[in-house]
Amino acid sequence: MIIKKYIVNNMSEAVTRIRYELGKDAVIISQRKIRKKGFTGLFSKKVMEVTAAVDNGTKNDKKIENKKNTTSRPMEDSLAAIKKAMDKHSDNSKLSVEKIENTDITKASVEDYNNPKIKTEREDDLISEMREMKTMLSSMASNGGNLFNGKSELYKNLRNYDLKENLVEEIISRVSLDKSDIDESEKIKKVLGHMINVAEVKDNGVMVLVGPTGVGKTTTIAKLAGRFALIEKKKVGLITVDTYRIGAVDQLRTYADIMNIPFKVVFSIKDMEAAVDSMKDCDVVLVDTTGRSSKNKMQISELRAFIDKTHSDNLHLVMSCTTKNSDIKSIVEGYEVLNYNNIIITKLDETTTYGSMLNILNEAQKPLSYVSVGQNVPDDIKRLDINEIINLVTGVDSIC
Ligand SMILES: Nc1nc2c(ncn2[C@@H]2O[C@H](COP(=O)(O)OP(=O)(O)OP(=O)(O)O)[C@@H](O)[C@H]2O)c(=O)[nH]1
Ligand SMILES: [Mg+2]
Repeated sequence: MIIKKYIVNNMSEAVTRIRYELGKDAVIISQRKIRKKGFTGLFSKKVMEVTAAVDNGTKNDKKIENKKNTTSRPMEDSLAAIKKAMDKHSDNSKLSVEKIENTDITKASVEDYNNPKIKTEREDDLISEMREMKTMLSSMASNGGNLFNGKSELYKNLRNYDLKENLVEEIISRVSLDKSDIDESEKIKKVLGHMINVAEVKDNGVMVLVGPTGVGKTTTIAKLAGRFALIEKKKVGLITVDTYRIGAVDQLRTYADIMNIPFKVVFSIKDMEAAVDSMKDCDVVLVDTTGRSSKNKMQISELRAFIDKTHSDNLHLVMSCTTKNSDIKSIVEGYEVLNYNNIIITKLDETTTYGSMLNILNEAQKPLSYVSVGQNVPDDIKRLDINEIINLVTGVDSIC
């Protein structure tokens, strides 16, 4: 049996060559269009690969030169012989002649990659797989990686309120533990409610404000002084240890003058006790301090020495709700040494999301005493209850 492949330009060329080389008994067992191998790749000319076979009457394959010895046999015999030979020669011994004729892909070789039909099929498969993946990804994204299927709006939006990621996770896990019948959004509010503490107002004795630079300590002191003196008709005294920033003393003195309340500047630690003493007859004494970086331990220690002399147990850490989430922790930790009792959050009017309020309160684990909502003295200061805080944090309410 002789089997031979011919790469030709067309079938008539194939027939001529097969007749000449294999004789008139040769049969064509497969034909297909291919591209010529080589550098030109996809752009090379299409040619035909024709496989022909002839039984030369021996058990072993003979060389083509033996073609003259081939004897004429009926077509049926030839086909049976070809089938047997193909079974033996085929890479896949199970393949029959018919299979080889009909499924050229089973004999895929390197040049098959240049076969436009196969190539197109593969590209189509790839494109449809990519489409499927794209649809899958976009549907996952639109429902939060399937996490949010059937979830409430509040749950879906938790990540949009500027809450710290660990806080969102904590809320989600606490909500999942709540097996009561109430709505999921109610469960979330319940969890938030447990995370928020509101301070009892202590509007007598010595009240000290500390915090980073520029957060609004002095303005808040002026607002509180106005509130206590003008609205609550209390006797108020003002002390400042803010001797560091040029103009800082004048800022508070101006407010004290307008409200007609006593005002003292403390220059050294030993002066503090005397200053507080001198205001013994006041219902409330408000102490303003220099803004310090929470990273500067020396400055914080110096501040502590001043505060210790006030003997106050009403110390408020003032933080702006515009503080970066990543900075909240270091500020809270930096001021921890002062043992502050409450938190005041300022500049609520400067933001549209209030998640940072919860981030601050949760980090500090201290109750909220006041919020500042603008620059106007004395009006822009408020006390908020837990529901009002939840409504701000969850975007139900806003400060205009
Ligand atoms: N928008 C807005 N601005 C505020 C608020 N509170 C204070 N400010 C402004 O923030 C700026 C700084 O306020 P100060 O009261 O001087 O801040 P401070 O913490 O005393 O600053 P230092 O003494 O330098 O540490 C001022 O321009 C205030 O008017 C607020 O609630 N909202
Ligand atoms: Mg100040």
